[in-house]
Amino acid sequence: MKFDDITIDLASQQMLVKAEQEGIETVWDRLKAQQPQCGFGLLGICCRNCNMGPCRIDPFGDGPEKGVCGAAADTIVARNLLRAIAAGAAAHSDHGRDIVNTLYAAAKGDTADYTIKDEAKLKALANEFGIAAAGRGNNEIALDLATAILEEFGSTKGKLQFINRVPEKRRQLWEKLDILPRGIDREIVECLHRTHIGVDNDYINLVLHGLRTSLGDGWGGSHIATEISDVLFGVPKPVRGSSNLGVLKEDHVNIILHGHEPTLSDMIVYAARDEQILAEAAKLGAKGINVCGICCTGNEILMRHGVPVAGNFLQQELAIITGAVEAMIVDVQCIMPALTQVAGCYHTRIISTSPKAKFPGAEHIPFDEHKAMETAKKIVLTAVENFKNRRPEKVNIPDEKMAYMAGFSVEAILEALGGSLNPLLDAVKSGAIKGIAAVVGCNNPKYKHDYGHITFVRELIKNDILVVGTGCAMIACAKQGLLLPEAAREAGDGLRAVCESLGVPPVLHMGSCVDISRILTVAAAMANALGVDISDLPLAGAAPEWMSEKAVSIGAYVVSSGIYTILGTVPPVLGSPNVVQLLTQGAEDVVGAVFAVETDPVAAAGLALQHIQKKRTALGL
Ligand code: SF4
Ligand code: MSK
Repeated sequence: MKFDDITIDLASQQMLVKAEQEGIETVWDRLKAQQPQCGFGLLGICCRNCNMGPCRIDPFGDGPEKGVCGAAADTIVARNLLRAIAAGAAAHSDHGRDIVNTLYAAAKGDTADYTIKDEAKLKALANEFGIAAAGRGNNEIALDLATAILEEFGSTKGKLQFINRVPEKRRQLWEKLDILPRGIDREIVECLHRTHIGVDNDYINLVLHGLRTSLGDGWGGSHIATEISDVLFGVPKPVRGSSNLGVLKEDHVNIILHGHEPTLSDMIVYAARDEQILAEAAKLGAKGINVCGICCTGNEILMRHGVPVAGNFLQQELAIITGAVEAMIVDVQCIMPALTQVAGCYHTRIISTSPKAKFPGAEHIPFDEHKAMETAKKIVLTAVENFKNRRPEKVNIPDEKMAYMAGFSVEAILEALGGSLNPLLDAVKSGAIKGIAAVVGCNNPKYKHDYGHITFVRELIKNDILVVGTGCAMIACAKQGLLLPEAAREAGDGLRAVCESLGVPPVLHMGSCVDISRILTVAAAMANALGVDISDLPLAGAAPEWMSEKAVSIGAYVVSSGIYTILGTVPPVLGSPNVVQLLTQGAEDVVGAVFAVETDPVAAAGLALQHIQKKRTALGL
């Protein structure tokens, strides 16, 4: 099939043929136009942190070995890495802050559209933060909780609250290394300070602060985003739905939600059920309103409502190319600026909603949480009105559609296990499940779309490794049927038996990118239950097709938390052999885990299996 060299996804291949026929440029065309990409950038040895530059280091030693200020490759690579971590941590954490602001507004009664959906979670979190709950109303508790959490961003306590979930041994290690995150914003700001010209020039010191900043994301910003979303929108429970571009419906108004925050998307799901708006759609000849997701907004509503997911990161343009999308509603992160150009060739309206993310050529309908439902209805109506502009001759929806089971929050996993982690620990001890791998992250057009995720995951489950995951990696798995209990047939005998007895898939979808915090919580709980450190557990992490700065922060906090992590695309650090050595070897003696880079997913799975076996042996299993 044409384009099978750039994606394994049949729906995407079909849309790429359509794009070619209709002369539409996609991300793959633009990647081609960028060739050859800058060698200095790929190695991480260019710097433009001051106006004496830009400077670059000659990797072959024939040209300059230092920038104008004297910074050499080690400093420049480490500084660039630190800035990427800062950006990724900022993205996750600012997302978290916005969710807490919504909780704050709801608790104060400033918005009638959001309420506390999960009282048990609210109370559990209040308990964790030392907030009295007995005899108090939900809003009263929520106001105290939101206030306490907002303080985590500029904390004066010297330590983030969720760090208390971490095993004692690891907390002591972070304290000894002086990488315990003190406040979320503080660490991010300090990254920018340290990487300013003439501040921190020691690559080890820079990388260590990168680890601290990333921990402020993993155990701070991302944790907050997940936990407070659960309070406001409900703790996910196992839910079924369908995935891939075939979820679009020819006779419906199709709305795609794309981005990351659940605040608006959750409201859109309800607004699309409004009788009056549905009547408007019917007047225009539509049989209904079909709300679908892409990327992590998709994951948020999929986890809680079973809303269909149209695709992952590299399918955002392809969804528009179907010619069947009335509106793509975007908030923040992973939204290609190219969308407005692609949409210009069809009738699709791109509607931006966040004051932080405007797109030239898009319509901006600012989302105001104080008038959430009103805004959501306005947006849905805009999409409905656009149905009449659809050009039937341009519509081509691929047939590919696959069912999924998602919604595996920590609470849902515990419920499936009968209330405690013990059955899972027993399965790991007996070897029925040899270990657990977290597979997360994006797509990257430099890499065959979905191939890394799917090949890696299939290799692991075949070898009795339970896979948990988030983000676009899990959308890839959904599309290939790996999120169905029936996929246990592809698993090794041990994992298959466990999955069949519990009725769960061998790959557990735990949510959006910020929900890697759920994976950290499970890892910490397992280590606590066994009285060991996280780094002692038979666990591995992988981001087979990563591309975003958020993924850099994620990788850093997963490794700092003690979990061996394999990257499937090469990070821009190779210009400094010292930084590479530190990340891939030296970190073992520092945080008890390292990064590996392996672009071949079969070989990457081999590395994960080897690592898991090593940890099993050390535990005497
Ligand atoms: Fe060049 Fe140093 Fe300025 Fe970077 S900080 S641009 S290496 S002079
Ligand atoms: S959306 S960060 S492409 S996983 Fe979270 Fe997907 Fe990566 Fe964005």
